[in-house]
Amino acid sequence: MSNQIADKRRWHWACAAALVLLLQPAFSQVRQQTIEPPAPSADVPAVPQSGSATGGVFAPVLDAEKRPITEGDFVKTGPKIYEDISAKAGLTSWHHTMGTPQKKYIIEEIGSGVCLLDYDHDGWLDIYLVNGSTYDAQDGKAEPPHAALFHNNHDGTFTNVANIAGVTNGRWGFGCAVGDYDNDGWPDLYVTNFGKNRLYHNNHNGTFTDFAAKAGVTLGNWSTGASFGDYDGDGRLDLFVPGYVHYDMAHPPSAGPAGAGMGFCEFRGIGVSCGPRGLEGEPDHLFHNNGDGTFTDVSVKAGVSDPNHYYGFSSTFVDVNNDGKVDLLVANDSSSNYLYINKGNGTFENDSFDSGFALNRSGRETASMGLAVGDYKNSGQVGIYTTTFSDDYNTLFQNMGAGNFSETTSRAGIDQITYPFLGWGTEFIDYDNDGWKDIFVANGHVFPQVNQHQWGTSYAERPLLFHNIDQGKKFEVVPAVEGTGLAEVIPSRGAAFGDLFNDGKIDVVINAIDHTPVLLRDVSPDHNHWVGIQLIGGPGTPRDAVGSTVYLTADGMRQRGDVMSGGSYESSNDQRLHFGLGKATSVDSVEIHWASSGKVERVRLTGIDRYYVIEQGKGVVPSVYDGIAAQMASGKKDTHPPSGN
Ligand SMILES: [Ca+2]
Ligand SMILES: [Ca+2]
Ligand SMILES: [Ca+2]
Ligand SMILES: [Ca+2]
Repeated sequence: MSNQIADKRRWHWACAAALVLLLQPAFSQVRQQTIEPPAPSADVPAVPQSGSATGGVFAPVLDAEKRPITEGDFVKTGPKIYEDISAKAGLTSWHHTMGTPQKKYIIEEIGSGVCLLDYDHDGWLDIYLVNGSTYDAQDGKAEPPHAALFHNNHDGTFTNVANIAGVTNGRWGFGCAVGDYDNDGWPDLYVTNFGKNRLYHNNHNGTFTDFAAKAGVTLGNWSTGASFGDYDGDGRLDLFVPGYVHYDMAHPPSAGPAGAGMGFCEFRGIGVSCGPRGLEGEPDHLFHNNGDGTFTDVSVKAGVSDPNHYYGFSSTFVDVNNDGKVDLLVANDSSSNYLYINKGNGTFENDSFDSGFALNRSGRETASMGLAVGDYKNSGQVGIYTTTFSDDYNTLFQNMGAGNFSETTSRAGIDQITYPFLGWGTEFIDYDNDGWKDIFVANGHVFPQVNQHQWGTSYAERPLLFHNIDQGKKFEVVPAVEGTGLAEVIPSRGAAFGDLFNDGKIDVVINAIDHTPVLLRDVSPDHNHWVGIQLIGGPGTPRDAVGSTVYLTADGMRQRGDVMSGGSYESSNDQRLHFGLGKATSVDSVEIHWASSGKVERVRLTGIDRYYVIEQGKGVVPSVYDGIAAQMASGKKDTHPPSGN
């Protein structure tokens, strides 16, 4: 780059910085009102204030003790919703490691995912935690950090069996996704890395075998939040793998003439790691399941190859327009999001902009990290929530029908609070079982440098929980009560959501960067009822029923649940469907729309406050949950499961 161009860029950067500084006092005065960040001037070239898309630069929001609200704003009393039981559960025996604490390069920053799956079919969810790596391990000079597979011991503790199970990975790991790709009834695991990915096939005996090479799904550069889904309706799960940055470990991105532009390596005027803007993106891949253990890359033919090389993070297949076919959502970092409508002929229509999901309400690209999908309005249609960078708000997209979305975050009352936070794993969960899905967000900044400045944000951050208070029209922040999980300050990245203790409460497992994992147990004091459903697909439907939709009616309220793989941030959640019933003591009807086969089935549930297994065409079938429910009912919550199950 010539000096002249460099000077010009610096000048434009200075102008942009001056503009936001001028606007800053105005913003802080009227913090509680909705303020649209200044629109970029048409004649100012796109020199961003950092490599990540944000809404601008905003004045810090501090609590009474002058702490940023990302690590403060605690209250002394209030309901205890979550309890941090990580140590008690045995999870802190494992540690995540990704590069160096200085985070000089983007590959060290974005952390890893977590997957919940019952790999041994004992009826209790187990936890898979992806690990990062170190430069020494990459060079073969040190033992690489290993992933963990924590077996659920049914007594509130977990044992890491990753070695025995053969799922330690040992590569620079990012995401994981759960799906029974060979329809043998046992959940398999796909693990994404920088380098080759893994396809861990479940051998039914507590071990897995990596078939990625044989299956043709290794790829080889930087893969992130994958997901399984049967896009072509042949009853077999296909695999979508987003790509992030095209990265060269031997020549990491640096600021300056030979590397990324200076603006892409700065945040609020200080030098930070470069990217993702200014770096070459990695394309996305869709693999068609051939049914013989191999897959074929159909990305281009299907229309989801990401020719723009946007920075893909998290993805999931779900039917957004209620035509019975799973569509595909991709949260992209610092570029527009993708929404692909399944045309039913093996191809997708790129509906990203038309649908309203590509950009936020101001028509601006966001740094989308995590992706939550759920029917939070009980309208029969799924909404979307995406988490974003600091100096920006997380976005709630209301489904207006037929897959058209409107970004309604401000109307829902939860835009302003999220500006200082940098969000990752997220999901719609009904934490209090009132029948209305709430929103959980795991947070943490990517730049350790933010702790050295008074910017109103912090490297480790507390999670956010938004309570659905007006039928999905409004949400309110659940206060961070001291000594509870919501007041835990964590460098969060991936998060997975599920009922680890079969008590109808949705727990959260967070994979924190360079840290031990955090298990927040839902101990919400409500006395609401609930019911859980595991689906088993029959002929023509994926056996784990991914892509299926259930409509459950109780007490006059109709709720929707979708069986999904992927989502959150580089993670996979409990694939059982969970319904809060409020005060209802019975379920009136359960209507299942089976994925791929398109069959609709109505099933009666005879009880509540327990899990049922419904098999396609057979209704409720005997399962391991019969024994678990009997135990829970007798109050022996920490006993071992009955033998023979
Ligand atoms: Ca298990
Ligand atoms: Ca399997
Ligand atoms: Ca398929
Ligand atoms: Ca709720």
